[in-house]
Amino acid sequence: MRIPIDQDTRVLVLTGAGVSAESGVPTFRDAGGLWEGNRFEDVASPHAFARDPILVWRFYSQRRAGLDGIVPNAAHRAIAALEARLGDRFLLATQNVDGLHAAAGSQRMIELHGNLMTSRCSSCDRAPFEDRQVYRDKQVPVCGTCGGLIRPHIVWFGEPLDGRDLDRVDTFARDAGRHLVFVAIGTSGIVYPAAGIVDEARRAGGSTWLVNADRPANADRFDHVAIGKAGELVPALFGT
Ligand code: BV8
Ligand code: ZN
Repeated sequence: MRIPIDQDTRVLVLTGAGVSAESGVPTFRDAGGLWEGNRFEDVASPHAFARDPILVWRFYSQRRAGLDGIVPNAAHRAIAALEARLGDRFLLATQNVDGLHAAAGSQRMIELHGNLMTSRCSSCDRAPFEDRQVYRDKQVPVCGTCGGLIRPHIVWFGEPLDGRDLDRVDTFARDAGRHLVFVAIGTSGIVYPAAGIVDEARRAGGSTWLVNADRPANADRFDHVAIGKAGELVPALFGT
């Protein structure tokens, strides 16, 4: 089955952890939503960082180390190929922080929840910077400018997403109207506001597709549901 794309179609893709699963990146649900016995929401949060920055940096350092040797899979490549074909009639919004879409060549991409290899100061307004450092042995990086704690440039639970990112997604969907095709790939549709984008796509008049290994809770909000592996289904659906 291929997603019908004609010369007026505009494609908005949302990806979650499932698109990186075949690259060897564990999803949040694989781990049963736990890390070292903590719920993700309790580690990926400003409260956790205030309470125990060493624990939070151990969590993110482990995930940075876990990306060693990890490469994009056929789904990432098919998404980048569709962008190359459609140009400004394509937009990707990802919940993932693993950088694999960029590695596959995606450029019209919004990292809604930040990026694992970027850090910023939690106190002053110096710009976020590339940081591939794996912090070990209770290390917590300190800002050279103000002495404040350096934190991952990640949107934690309870923190707002960048309004400009959400506006860009809204505008793309509204401008596309009935020519919009929205495709969610590898996401359990639990975390908002990303999980609400399908509703905006429907309000805009678009058609909605879900590609997922299982049928998640929000599957009924999609016109079409393709159950299976992203690495196999996405190249076929996109015809790339
Ligand atoms: C916000 C970065 C408001 C971190 C992430 C109480 C207090 C505060 C907020 C809330 C609250 N209650 C609810 C909320 C809102 C909250 C939320 O939605 N919580 C959930 C738990 C109910 N949202 C937030 O907090 C957001 N902010 O609301 O701010 C605000 C406004 C103004 C001012 C102040 C505050 C922020 C949310 C962002 C959190 N950060 N990521 C990090 O990565 O460390 S979320 C993180 O979890 C991911 O980015 C992703 O979004 C989510 C995990 O979901 P998935 O990506 O879908 O992954 P998952 O493992 O769940 O599913 C994978 C799927 O793939 C599965 O279905 C599986 O079947 C499938 N799959 C597996 N293999 C394959 C496959 N599919 C295809 N092929 C395969 N091979
Ligand atoms: Zn600083």
